[in-house]
Amino acid sequence: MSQPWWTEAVCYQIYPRSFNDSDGDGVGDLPGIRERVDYLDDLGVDAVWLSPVYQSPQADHGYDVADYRSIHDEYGTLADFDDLLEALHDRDIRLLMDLVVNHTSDEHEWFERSRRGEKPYDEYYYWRESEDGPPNNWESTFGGSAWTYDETREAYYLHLFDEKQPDLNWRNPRVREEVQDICQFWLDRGVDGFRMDVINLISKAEGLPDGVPNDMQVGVEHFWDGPNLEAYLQELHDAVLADPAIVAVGEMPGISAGRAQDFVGEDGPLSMVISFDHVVLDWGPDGRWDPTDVSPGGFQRALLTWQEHLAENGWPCLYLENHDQPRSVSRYGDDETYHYESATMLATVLLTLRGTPFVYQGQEIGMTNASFPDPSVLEDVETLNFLAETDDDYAAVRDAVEAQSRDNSRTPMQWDGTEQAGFTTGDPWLPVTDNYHEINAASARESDDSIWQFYRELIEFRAETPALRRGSLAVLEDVPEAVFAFERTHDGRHVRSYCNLTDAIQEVSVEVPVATVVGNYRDPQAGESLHGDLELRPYEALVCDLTE
Ligand code: TEU
Repeated sequence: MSQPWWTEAVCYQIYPRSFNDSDGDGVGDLPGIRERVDYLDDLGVDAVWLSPVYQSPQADHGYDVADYRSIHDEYGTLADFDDLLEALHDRDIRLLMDLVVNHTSDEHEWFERSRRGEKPYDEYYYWRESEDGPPNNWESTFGGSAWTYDETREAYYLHLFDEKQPDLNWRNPRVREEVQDICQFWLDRGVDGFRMDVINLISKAEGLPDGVPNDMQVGVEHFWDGPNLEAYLQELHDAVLADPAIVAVGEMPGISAGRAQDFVGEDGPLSMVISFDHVVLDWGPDGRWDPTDVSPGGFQRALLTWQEHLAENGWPCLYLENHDQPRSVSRYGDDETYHYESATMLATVLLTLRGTPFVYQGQEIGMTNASFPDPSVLEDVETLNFLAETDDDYAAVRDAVEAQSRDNSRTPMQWDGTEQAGFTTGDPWLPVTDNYHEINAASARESDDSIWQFYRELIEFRAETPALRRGSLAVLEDVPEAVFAFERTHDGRHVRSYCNLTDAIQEVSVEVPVATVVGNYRDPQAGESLHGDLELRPYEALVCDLTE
């Protein structure tokens, strides 16, 4: 049975503001992405997830949409978009738009008319009159109350993110029809699907009741998985997403692997669900800004939970970093002593687990977290809100910011060793990370054994190996917790990955003869028949064929 294209694909996420600037204003843009399409083709990716490029005041760098049918001025025009889409399609690279419809910008026409009480827009958002403060105790993901008082309407409005991101009222059928029309507009333009931003938040509990006080975010039990979520998603699917060639990837913070099964698979309204279990492992008791370490066992369990729940019905969405997360080589690897080894080991996990891998811009060259000695350069609204709320001075929270800020993954793409890493001829909107002379795409492509080459080779091997694209997954149990080892099986072929998640040598017993096909050490235990005791060096990864 032929599988949908998106189950065979490797996807690449582009954060347009930081990818490539064509006109020297210091901000990435669509023509800049167009200039780099051959780079994507050479890497071997099959699809691009383009973070929002719609007209936006950029309060949350595009996740605050002011017009869903026009392109943000700094990024270009609809004609530029069409040029990019054509160039991608000419290279058999598909494009997913980022559908941000849990909320709009407060500068969207709908909200401007809604706050003036104009019908029908007066009911496009959640408005509540309240004499004694916010209507309930819900908190914004970005800190503070989820309600802001509007002087024009003389009422509070709900925003689960920034106050410039008012939540749409999905109970209103007009809102749901507007979203269908937005999807159809972009599908008619030729896009191949959508990544759907916080799509599990669109249904809120009846009556908007108070949440149970907690240390993370008060109210989540009333909006992470609301009473009409399945109905809204099914309606949207049936109206505009039913074609199996259209991919719909739902970002669902707070949704468990077990619950995710209800949204994917043959009868589900979505193709895939973006999970969060593995990206909150280092959140301490007080959340993101109270970081702790990630244990190898915790890392494995977080990923395997989703593998197990989606093994029979559903399809995992695989990622290790994106524009909301710190760089994976800094978070899960060692970006100093074992930069190459840990980045390529993580590539092996990402590209040989079952599911569709998403590579985030710069991950393929091992871009690292940045340093932010001066908080005045920070741009991420979540980080800035945290700094505004904390009583600590910056020196006391700098480590947490440098470990967790979303600006870590939003620094400009490091193209080469020239000024501003080849990203712009102007002043970049966010400083380039100062290791760009060593870490950049140009030098990586010239080298025979760079992280980029490893990604390219493994993406190519994956494309040639049905067991990695379609195979079942079985975890190898009798290995140390520090080793992530699993076997992919399809049509009689067995392919094993052994990944040492740590900087310590790990002993593994290989009970059947295997031949290494891909190894991430420059003197890999590659091509040999391995059987019996195997010593995995720090962050060593081996992809092996079973030979008997
Ligand atoms: O992110 C949802 C979300 O919850 C993340 O913001 C992340 O979990 C958060 O930073 C918690 O620390 C989506 C987009 O990916 C993100 O960029 C937007 O800021 C957010 O929704 C609002 O649209």
